[in-house]
Amino acid sequence: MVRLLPLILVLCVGCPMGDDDDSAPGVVYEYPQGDAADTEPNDSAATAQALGVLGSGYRLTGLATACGENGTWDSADVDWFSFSPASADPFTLRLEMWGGDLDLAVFDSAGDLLVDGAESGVADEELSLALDPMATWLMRVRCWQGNPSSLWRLRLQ
Ligand SMILES: [Ca+2]
Ligand SMILES: [Ca+2]
Repeated sequence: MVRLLPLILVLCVGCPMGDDDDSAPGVVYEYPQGDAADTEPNDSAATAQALGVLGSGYRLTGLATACGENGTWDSADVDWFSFSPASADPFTLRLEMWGGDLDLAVFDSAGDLLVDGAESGVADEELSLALDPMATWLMRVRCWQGNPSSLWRLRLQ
């Protein structure tokens, strides 16, 4: 232990001593409030959060409290939503993310996959599609290997 003392002293040169009042304030990352926010529990298609009819400009914000890792989604916070588009016109879903690799997929009401935007990496994802406005559709957002509180925002354009 005696031999460690000089090393500790060297590492603390320039460190704030006594208090940390002069340290940088914590930075809080947050997306602007959207039209709706991810509300738990919504971890399965059966418990999907109902968003209603979505038109252009709609924004949904969310939080992935846990990401999938080591080849399994068992411990991940998966977020499911049900929705209907306002019209049959083509639209784009844009998923923006901070802190993790978030992936977006769209399913029909029976849970059959229509389109999966999963891409590796933390770049934003976009899906362009046109859906029957008379039907109900499902969206799934989930995080792969990121911070335990990865933020995301979904925009309909
Ligand atoms: Ca969530
Ligand atoms: Ca969830």
